[in-house]
Amino acid sequence: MRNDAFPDIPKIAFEGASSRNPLSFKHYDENELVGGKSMKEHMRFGVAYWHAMRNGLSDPFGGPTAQRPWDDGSNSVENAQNRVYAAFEFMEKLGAPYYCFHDRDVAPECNNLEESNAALDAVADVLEAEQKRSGIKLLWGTACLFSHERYNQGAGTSPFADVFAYGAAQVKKALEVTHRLGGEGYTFWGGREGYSTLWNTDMKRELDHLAALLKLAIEHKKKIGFKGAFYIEPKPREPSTHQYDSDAAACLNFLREYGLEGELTLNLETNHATLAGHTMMHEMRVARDAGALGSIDANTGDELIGWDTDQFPTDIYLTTQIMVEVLKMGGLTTGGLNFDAKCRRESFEPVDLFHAHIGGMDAFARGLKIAHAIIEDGRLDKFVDDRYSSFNSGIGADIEAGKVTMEDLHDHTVKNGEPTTKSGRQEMIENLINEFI
Ligand code: XUL
Ligand code: CO
Repeated sequence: MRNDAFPDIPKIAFEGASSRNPLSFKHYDENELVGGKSMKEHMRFGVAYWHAMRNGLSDPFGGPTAQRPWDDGSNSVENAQNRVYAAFEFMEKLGAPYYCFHDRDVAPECNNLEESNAALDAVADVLEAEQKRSGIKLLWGTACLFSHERYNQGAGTSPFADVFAYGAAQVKKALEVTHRLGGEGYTFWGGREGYSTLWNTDMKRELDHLAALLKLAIEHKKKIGFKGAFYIEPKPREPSTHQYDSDAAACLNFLREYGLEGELTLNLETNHATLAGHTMMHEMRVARDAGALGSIDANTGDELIGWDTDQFPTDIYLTTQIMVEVLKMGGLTTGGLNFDAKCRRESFEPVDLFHAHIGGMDAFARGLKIAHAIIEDGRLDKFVDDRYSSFNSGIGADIEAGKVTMEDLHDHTVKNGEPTTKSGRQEMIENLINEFI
């Protein structure tokens, strides 16, 4: 513990909705019970090391702006270790119970694999000690298989076998370090697992290779006794033109095609959902219905910009939808709400990291309470149940039970004539939701 990265910032306290202190929680009280469970347990907030500690806030038109006085800007192991103290000071003052990292966020890439692995071990020593001291835990770890130039055409889907091998070796080490640090999960986001043009691509072979990489990782997970969850994170494009894990449905299809369902669930991210042309609620519903909703990368995109802007979520309507889906699946277990989000380039001071995360946590606290109230109220669920009630008996029940033939349906229709329907009442339901917001 060093406690010198954010000298002017105290531990962020819950002060309630009437507080005018921007460095306080207005709604997130980690001990407050909602439906018998504390907010801390409901949300399982995580800080993304790559954004909070490593993102210089550059954009396609300009370099980094972030002021990070604890960072000497070098690629040394010592600097990486110093950063860990700043990270834990930040997370402790914020009150975040979890963090997530890529291997190359926490430790530098060195001259060769052995040196990089040794650097990762040396930083993991400090991570382990700081976790122990603070009680902050690792939600999930991952390997960065997209930044280094060797991965310019992918890792698991690279046309070059040596690149596949290098990527697999990196996953092996990242998994072992995640295991050593007691990680509750491990995420696969295929940054460049896709294509830029189909003219030069053997898609079938690339998908076979991607599945082979996952199978090897599952085998290794079992070998080292890692009990954490494996997640696959959908994203439709960027950096690739098309990424194979394009959305929840595509990921589920891929997992089923290669017999990997049951081994991996999904880590869903709001900005990825919207890039795929879906809402986050849609992606969550697809995953939940498949029993495959694992974890969440909590952020939001900018509708006017159109790329992956990774902004902090502040929209209460969005956090309400997310928490409705989370509550309806019975809550997060191994997963959490990881803020895969960065400050705007204009928000370059260290204190902005606090404002950003506080806002996200407060927005989710409100979303949780609203979602709980909507479910408790019961009118929404009753409406949906009633809407499908014609399938509860008679011909509907027979259809669901698979007891009818086409002839039965023909006879039924001849006998009953033109069906009647009822209004979907979308506006009434939207008004009902707004009663709670
Ligand atoms: C990239 C992204 C990643 C994954 C982890 O868009 O979301 O940071 O969450 O590799
Ligand atoms: Co993400």
